[in-house]
Amino acid sequence: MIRIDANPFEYAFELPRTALVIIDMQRDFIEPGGFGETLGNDVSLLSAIVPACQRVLAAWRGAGALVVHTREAHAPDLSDCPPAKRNRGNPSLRIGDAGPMGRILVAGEPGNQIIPALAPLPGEIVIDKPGKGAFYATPLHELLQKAGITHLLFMGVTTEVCVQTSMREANDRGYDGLLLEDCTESYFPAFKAAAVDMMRAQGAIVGCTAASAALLQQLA
Ligand code: C5J
Repeated sequence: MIRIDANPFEYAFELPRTALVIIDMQRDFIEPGGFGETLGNDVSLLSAIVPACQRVLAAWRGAGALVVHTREAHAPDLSDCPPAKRNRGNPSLRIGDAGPMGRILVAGEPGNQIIPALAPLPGEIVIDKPGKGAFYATPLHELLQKAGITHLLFMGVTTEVCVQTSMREANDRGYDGLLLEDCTESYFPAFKAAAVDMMRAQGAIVGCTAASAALLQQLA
Protein backbone atom coordinates (compact mmCIF):
# COMPACT_ATOMS: atom_id res chain seq x y z
CA MET A 1 0.00 0.00 0.00
CA ILE A 2 1.32 3.43 -0.96
CA ARG A 3 0.20 6.37 1.19
CA ILE A 4 0.68 9.96 0.12
CA ASP A 5 0.00 13.31 1.77
CA ALA A 6 -3.10 14.67 0.08
CA ASN A 7 -6.02 17.00 0.66
CA PRO A 8 -8.30 16.81 2.54
CA PHE A 9 -6.74 13.58 3.87
CA GLU A 10 -4.15 10.90 3.11
CA TYR A 11 -4.66 8.99 -0.14
CA ALA A 12 -3.78 5.29 -0.11
CA PHE A 13 -3.56 3.02 -3.13
CA GLU A 14 -2.06 -0.23 -4.39
CA LEU A 15 -0.02 0.08 -7.60
CA PRO A 16 -1.55 -2.93 -9.41
CA ARG A 17 -5.03 -1.51 -8.83
CA THR A 18 -4.25 2.09 -9.82
CA ALA A 19 -3.99 3.80 -13.20
CA LEU A 20 -2.51 7.16 -14.13
CA VAL A 21 -5.00 8.93 -16.41
CA ILE A 22 -3.54 11.74 -18.51
CA ILE A 23 -6.29 13.90 -19.93
CA ASP A 24 -6.00 15.52 -23.37
CA MET A 25 -2.35 16.59 -23.39
CA GLN A 26 -2.74 16.98 -27.15
CA ARG A 27 -1.34 19.57 -29.50
CA ASP A 28 -4.84 21.03 -30.09
CA PHE A 29 -4.84 22.38 -26.55
CA ILE A 30 -1.18 22.94 -25.75
CA GLU A 31 0.30 24.37 -28.96
CA PRO A 32 -0.49 27.56 -30.92
CA GLY A 33 -2.85 27.04 -33.88
CA GLY A 34 -5.06 24.44 -32.21
CA PHE A 35 -8.56 24.39 -30.79
CA GLY A 36 -7.54 26.12 -27.56
CA GLU A 37 -6.21 29.11 -29.42
CA THR A 38 -9.20 29.30 -31.79
CA LEU A 39 -11.33 29.79 -28.69
CA GLY A 40 -9.23 32.86 -27.85
CA ASN A 41 -7.06 31.30 -25.13
CA ASP A 42 -3.40 31.85 -24.26
CA VAL A 43 -2.08 28.30 -24.75
CA SER A 44 1.31 29.05 -23.19
CA LEU A 45 -0.31 28.75 -19.76
CA LEU A 46 -0.86 25.03 -20.30
CA SER A 47 2.62 24.12 -21.51
CA ALA A 48 4.01 25.12 -18.11
CA ILE A 49 2.86 21.83 -16.55
CA VAL A 50 4.59 19.60 -19.10
CA PRO A 51 7.83 19.07 -17.08
CA ALA A 52 5.87 18.08 -13.95
CA CYS A 53 3.72 15.70 -16.01
CA GLN A 54 6.86 14.18 -17.55
CA ARG A 55 8.36 13.52 -14.11
CA VAL A 56 5.20 11.76 -12.92
CA LEU A 57 4.82 9.76 -16.11
CA ALA A 58 8.46 8.61 -15.96
CA ALA A 59 8.12 7.55 -12.32
CA TRP A 60 4.79 5.82 -12.97
CA ARG A 61 6.21 3.93 -15.93
CA GLY A 62 9.22 3.04 -13.81
CA ALA A 63 6.87 1.55 -11.22
CA GLY A 64 5.33 -0.60 -13.95
CA ALA A 65 1.76 0.60 -13.35
CA LEU A 66 -1.04 1.21 -15.86
CA VAL A 67 -1.06 4.39 -17.97
CA VAL A 68 -4.09 5.77 -19.80
CA HIS A 69 -3.91 8.70 -22.22
CA THR A 70 -7.01 10.46 -23.54
CA ARG A 71 -7.57 12.74 -26.51
CA GLU A 72 -10.64 14.82 -27.25
CA ALA A 73 -11.18 13.51 -30.77
CA HIS A 74 -14.03 13.26 -33.24
CA ALA A 75 -14.55 10.95 -36.20
CA PRO A 76 -13.60 12.55 -39.55
CA ASP A 77 -17.29 12.66 -40.59
CA LEU A 78 -18.12 14.40 -37.29
CA SER A 79 -20.94 11.89 -36.69
CA ASP A 80 -19.97 11.93 -32.99
CA CYS A 81 -19.92 15.73 -32.70
CA PRO A 82 -23.35 17.10 -31.82
CA PRO A 83 -24.25 20.34 -33.64
CA ALA A 84 -24.70 21.99 -30.24
CA LYS A 85 -21.00 21.38 -29.57
CA ARG A 86 -19.75 22.32 -33.04
CA ASN A 87 -21.84 25.46 -33.54
CA ARG A 88 -21.56 26.99 -30.11
CA GLY A 89 -19.92 30.40 -29.77
CA ASN A 90 -17.84 32.22 -32.30
CA PRO A 91 -14.44 30.51 -32.56
CA SER A 92 -12.13 31.46 -35.43
CA LEU A 93 -12.15 27.75 -36.41
CA ARG A 94 -14.79 25.18 -35.54
CA ILE A 95 -14.34 21.47 -34.79
CA GLY A 96 -13.65 19.77 -38.13
CA ASP A 97 -12.35 22.93 -39.85
CA ALA A 98 -8.87 22.86 -41.37
CA GLY A 99 -6.35 24.66 -39.17
CA PRO A 100 -2.56 24.99 -39.09
CA MET A 101 -2.27 21.51 -37.49
CA GLY A 102 -4.93 19.79 -39.59
CA ARG A 103 -8.64 19.50 -38.88
CA ILE A 104 -9.54 20.77 -35.43
CA LEU A 105 -10.18 17.99 -32.87
CA VAL A 106 -10.42 15.30 -35.55
CA ALA A 107 -8.87 11.88 -34.87
CA GLY A 108 -5.67 11.18 -36.77
CA GLU A 109 -4.86 14.83 -37.51
CA PRO A 110 -1.48 16.23 -36.40
CA GLY A 111 -3.09 18.58 -33.88
CA ASN A 112 -4.95 15.70 -32.30
CA GLN A 113 -1.74 13.88 -31.32
CA ILE A 114 -0.47 13.89 -27.78
CA ILE A 115 2.51 16.24 -27.44
CA PRO A 116 5.82 14.45 -28.07
CA ALA A 117 7.03 15.03 -24.49
CA LEU A 118 4.22 12.81 -23.19
CA ALA A 119 3.75 10.51 -26.18
CA PRO A 120 2.16 7.14 -25.35
CA LEU A 121 4.39 4.06 -25.39
CA PRO A 122 3.29 0.89 -27.17
CA GLY A 123 0.91 -1.01 -24.88
CA GLU A 124 -0.39 2.05 -23.05
CA ILE A 125 -4.13 2.69 -23.35
CA VAL A 126 -5.12 5.61 -25.59
CA ILE A 127 -8.77 6.64 -25.44
CA ASP A 128 -10.31 8.90 -28.09
CA LYS A 129 -13.26 10.60 -26.47
CA PRO A 130 -15.93 12.66 -28.23
CA GLY A 131 -17.04 14.35 -25.02
CA LYS A 132 -15.39 16.17 -22.16
CA GLY A 133 -15.47 13.14 -19.88
CA ALA A 134 -13.17 10.16 -20.47
CA PHE A 135 -15.96 7.64 -19.81
CA TYR A 136 -18.73 9.01 -22.05
CA ALA A 137 -18.99 6.95 -25.29
CA THR A 138 -15.63 5.23 -24.71
CA PRO A 139 -14.52 1.73 -23.60
CA LEU A 140 -12.54 3.14 -20.65
CA HIS A 141 -14.67 1.74 -17.80
CA GLU A 142 -14.65 -1.74 -19.31
CA LEU A 143 -10.88 -1.68 -19.83
CA LEU A 144 -10.26 -0.50 -16.27
CA GLN A 145 -12.61 -3.14 -14.85
CA LYS A 146 -10.83 -5.87 -16.81
CA ALA A 147 -7.52 -4.64 -15.43
CA GLY A 148 -8.85 -4.69 -11.85
CA ILE A 149 -8.39 -0.94 -11.39
CA THR A 150 -10.04 0.75 -8.40
CA HIS A 151 -7.99 3.96 -8.06
CA LEU A 152 -7.25 6.67 -10.62
CA LEU A 153 -4.64 9.41 -10.50
CA PHE A 154 -5.46 12.31 -12.83
CA MET A 155 -3.39 14.90 -14.59
CA GLY A 156 -3.85 16.91 -17.81
CA VAL A 157 -5.96 19.73 -19.22
CA THR A 158 -8.10 21.60 -18.71
CA THR A 159 -8.76 21.34 -15.00
CA GLU A 160 -12.31 22.60 -14.89
CA VAL A 161 -13.46 21.05 -18.19
CA CYS A 162 -12.19 17.62 -19.25
CA VAL A 163 -10.26 16.78 -16.09
CA GLN A 164 -13.06 17.68 -13.73
CA THR A 165 -15.71 15.99 -15.90
CA SER A 166 -13.61 12.81 -16.08
CA MET A 167 -13.03 12.78 -12.31
CA ARG A 168 -16.74 13.20 -11.69
CA GLU A 169 -17.57 10.40 -14.13
CA ALA A 170 -14.95 8.20 -12.41
CA ASN A 171 -16.37 9.00 -8.99
CA ASP A 172 -19.87 7.97 -10.10
CA ARG A 173 -18.47 4.67 -11.37
CA GLY A 174 -16.88 3.87 -8.02
CA TYR A 175 -13.24 4.80 -8.62
CA ASP A 176 -11.25 6.50 -5.87
CA GLY A 177 -9.68 9.52 -7.59
CA LEU A 178 -6.77 11.83 -6.93
CA LEU A 179 -5.88 14.97 -8.86
CA LEU A 180 -2.20 15.95 -9.10
CA GLU A 181 -2.50 19.70 -8.56
CA ASP A 182 0.67 20.86 -10.32
CA CYS A 183 0.08 18.51 -13.25
CA THR A 184 -3.18 20.09 -14.35
CA GLU A 185 -3.88 23.54 -15.75
CA SER A 186 -6.57 25.80 -17.10
CA TYR A 187 -6.55 28.75 -19.47
CA PHE A 188 -8.13 30.55 -16.49
CA PRO A 189 -6.10 30.31 -13.26
CA ALA A 190 -9.14 31.21 -11.15
CA PHE A 191 -11.10 28.33 -12.69
CA LYS A 192 -8.31 25.89 -11.86
CA ALA A 193 -8.21 27.06 -8.25
CA ALA A 194 -12.01 26.80 -7.95
CA ALA A 195 -12.12 23.35 -9.57
CA VAL A 196 -9.40 21.96 -7.29
CA ASP A 197 -11.18 23.39 -4.23
CA MET A 198 -14.60 22.08 -5.17
CA MET A 199 -13.40 18.55 -5.98
CA ARG A 200 -11.73 18.04 -2.62
CA ALA A 201 -14.34 19.93 -0.56
CA GLN A 202 -16.97 18.20 1.56
CA GLY A 203 -14.65 15.32 2.46
CA ALA A 204 -13.28 14.85 -1.07
CA ILE A 205 -16.74 14.73 -2.62
CA VAL A 206 -15.19 14.11 -6.07
CA GLY A 207 -11.69 13.07 -5.04
CA CYS A 208 -8.51 14.06 -3.22
CA THR A 209 -5.81 16.39 -4.52
CA ALA A 210 -2.06 16.32 -3.91
CA ALA A 211 1.21 17.83 -5.08
CA SER A 212 3.09 15.56 -7.48
CA ALA A 213 6.12 15.74 -5.14
CA ALA A 214 4.16 13.73 -2.56
CA LEU A 215 3.58 10.98 -5.11
CA LEU A 216 7.14 11.04 -6.47
CA GLN A 217 8.56 10.76 -2.95
CA GLN A 218 6.65 7.55 -2.29
CA LEU A 219 7.31 6.06 -5.73
CA ALA A 220 11.03 6.62 -5.20
C1 C5J B 1 -11.83 21.63 -23.56
C2 C5J B 1 -10.55 19.92 -22.47
N1 C5J B 1 -11.48 22.55 -22.67
N2 C5J B 1 -9.72 18.93 -22.72
N3 C5J B 1 -11.31 20.38 -23.50
O1 C5J B 1 -12.61 21.89 -24.46
O2 C5J B 1 -10.60 20.41 -21.35
